[in-house]
Amino acid sequence: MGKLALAFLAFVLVAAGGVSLTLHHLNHFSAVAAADQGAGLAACMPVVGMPGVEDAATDPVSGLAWLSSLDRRERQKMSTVRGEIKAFDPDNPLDPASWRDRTGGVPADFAPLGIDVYADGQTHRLFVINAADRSVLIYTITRQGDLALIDTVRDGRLTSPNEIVAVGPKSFYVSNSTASGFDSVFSGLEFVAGLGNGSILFYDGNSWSEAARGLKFANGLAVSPDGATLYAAEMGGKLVRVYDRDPGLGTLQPERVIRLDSFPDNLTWGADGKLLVGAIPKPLQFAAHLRSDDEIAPSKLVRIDPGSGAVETLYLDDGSRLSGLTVGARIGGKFLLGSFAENKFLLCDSPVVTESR
Ligand SMILES: [Ca+2]
Repeated sequence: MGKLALAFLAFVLVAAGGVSLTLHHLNHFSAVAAADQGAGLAACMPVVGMPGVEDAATDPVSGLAWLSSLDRRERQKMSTVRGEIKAFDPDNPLDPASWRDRTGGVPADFAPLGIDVYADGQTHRLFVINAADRSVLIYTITRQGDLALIDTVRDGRLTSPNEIVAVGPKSFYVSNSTASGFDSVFSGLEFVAGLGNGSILFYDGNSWSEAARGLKFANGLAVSPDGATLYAAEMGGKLVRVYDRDPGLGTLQPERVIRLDSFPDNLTWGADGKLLVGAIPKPLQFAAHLRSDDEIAPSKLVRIDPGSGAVETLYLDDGSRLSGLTVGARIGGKFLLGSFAENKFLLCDSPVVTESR
């Protein structure tokens, strides 16, 4: 969401009818436990100086974590601010190699959002959403661990690309959060009103198709290891949609939904075959946090068992440790917690269950 949209979101809340219902939907009246009430939080180490790690992807070949990093507040003020992609080694966080931009400065106008690794034994690639020009970048990962851009893919329907999941050397799904685009005043309205005009687009290596539509702010994506199921975070609906996937055609059929009590962002796979879901408990506080780093916003990481649909909370923070968490990723034996606008991420030994339902 752009600044304008976030400001408009607050305006809409006041102006719209059914304000109390909307505020209830946005969890405005629910409390979030203070950070020091979660015993597991002590096991987290902040890694400071890497801004806006909105997404992270574990590399199954190198064991490193790919990080999508951008000073997102500065970028809103100055469009020349450029993002970076890092390959972070959790065992050597101070190694300069963990802090180097791997893109070689390509492309120059770069605002990375969702990322995903593809590796099949022959090809080793990183797929990146570039919000700067609403494109999908495909990089080859070199033997030295750097990124060489080999393709840039666009489509007119990509008005607000958010998260990507690769399913082949050149094929992928991308979530388009809202048809009117992040910077439109209407995106805030759409989020609050719960209008469903987000979609999931599929690119088969040659052409685009719309695999799913009608999502309320489409966000995180994940495909099961057997390729037969796709999971999509429908942020505005506070749920994860489960689709049966045809691995040959790429088509999706709605199968069921898994409801959450907060607003899901990125999805990753844990080591245990469960989905890790970065979630925003309070979007109005999140919006305030995006405008100013003086404001904190709660963070949550939940784990979904895809078989039973059971949901458990792994990490809950009022925002004093990490505000606006968007992703939790398993990396080696650790968990990496990234956020949209903090100048740090957290590296945790093992989140401890603080509540479950
Ligand atoms: Ca996202």
